[in-house]
Amino acid sequence: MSDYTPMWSDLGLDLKSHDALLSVLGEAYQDIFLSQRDRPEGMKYFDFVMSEVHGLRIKEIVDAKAQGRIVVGSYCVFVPEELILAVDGVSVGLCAGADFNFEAAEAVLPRNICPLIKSAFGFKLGKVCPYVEASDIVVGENTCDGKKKAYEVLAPMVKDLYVIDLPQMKSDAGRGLLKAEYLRFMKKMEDASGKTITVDSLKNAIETTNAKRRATRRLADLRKADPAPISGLDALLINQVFFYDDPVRFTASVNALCDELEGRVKDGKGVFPKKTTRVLISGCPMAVPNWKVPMIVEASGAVIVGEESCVGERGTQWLTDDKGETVDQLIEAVTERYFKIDCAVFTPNPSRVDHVKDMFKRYNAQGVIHYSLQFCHPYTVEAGPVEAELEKAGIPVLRLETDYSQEDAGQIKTRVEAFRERIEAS
Ligand code: BJ8
Repeated sequence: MSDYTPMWSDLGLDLKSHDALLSVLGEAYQDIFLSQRDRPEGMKYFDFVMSEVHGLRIKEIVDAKAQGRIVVGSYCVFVPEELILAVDGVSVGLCAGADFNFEAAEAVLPRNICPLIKSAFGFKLGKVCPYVEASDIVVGENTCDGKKKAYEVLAPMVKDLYVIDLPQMKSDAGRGLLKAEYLRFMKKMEDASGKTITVDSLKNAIETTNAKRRATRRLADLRKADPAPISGLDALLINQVFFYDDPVRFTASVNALCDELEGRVKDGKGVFPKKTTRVLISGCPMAVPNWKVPMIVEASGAVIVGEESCVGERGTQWLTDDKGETVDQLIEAVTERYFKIDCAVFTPNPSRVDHVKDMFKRYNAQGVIHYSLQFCHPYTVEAGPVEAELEKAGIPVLRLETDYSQEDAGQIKTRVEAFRERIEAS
């Protein structure tokens, strides 16, 4: 195995804390992922990616920077990857899913802010995330109030913070704002990279991004089968790697895995026995290494068959139309595509519950676990109406609100088991 210490040092990481973090992650990965039974062979690629997530992938990014490419880090699926790739930039996700260094985060943020935001600050202040340290530009966005205000605190800590102003309503004015903001972001990408976005470069970027989304949709489709050919944990991991990996290699690896899974479905093979209780997760995104709830659900004997989440279908389900003949037409198509994302920061947000119902049917699910992070107002507030509407439609719902600690793991386990029994009894 290569020694990446000089590279981590050059990036300014705190080597001691970073080593400690990698060691905890390595153990968790072993316990949660590598201990699963009958995993598809194709997961070996993703195991490798995870084993090198701070190593080889960071080396590739550092090499790309040396070749003059810009690295753009982001925290939200509203940041259009197409415009980053169109200037040959590298796009990386920065959301964090571990309760690391929360004490330092709480020194600059309120204690009662969502763990996703706190974690991003814990990683930044603890100097343990090579992705944020390697980013030439960090892109924030006006989504929830927590993130919006936290970016003001983050600004002096990073090289270049750029904030996209997102609409909060799905109106014509909202769509107009989104397009104007994407045009402003395009200019930012051009200025930072010294490259001009052309019809060809944008079409190529759209094709690369669409191919990645198509591959994850293909994977999602295969999860309709009973028995499930892949665990929810492994599928979540792939959706998490979606934000870090080289897009072309990622697409090829997901498609290779899907070829294998098609064989499994044909042969009636799965990772859980046929007729295992099938649940859908809906709610806040689960960033690496936030695996707590899926681990509990699948250890309880149910299988997760889909995620209505930004690390899941909300982030990947729509494609961008590439038929435009001018840059403006293509930006219009990019706007059209992202404007469909039904994040709970929009008001009202009726299409989200429609998507949950649609996914429930498509994946032959039997129940929905609504997952909110503590202090996430958009999703915790929306949880009530979503639950009421799903229950009205005869869909059993379990509403969970949790954080990144393990303190409530026992309580969640009890509630998930009771939910599974409720589904099985009906
Ligand atoms: S499009 S879900 S990625 S904003 S969990 S920080 S909402 S308080 S992450 Fe998100 Fe974009 Fe929406 Fe998706 Fe705030 Fe809630 Fe925390 Fe959140």
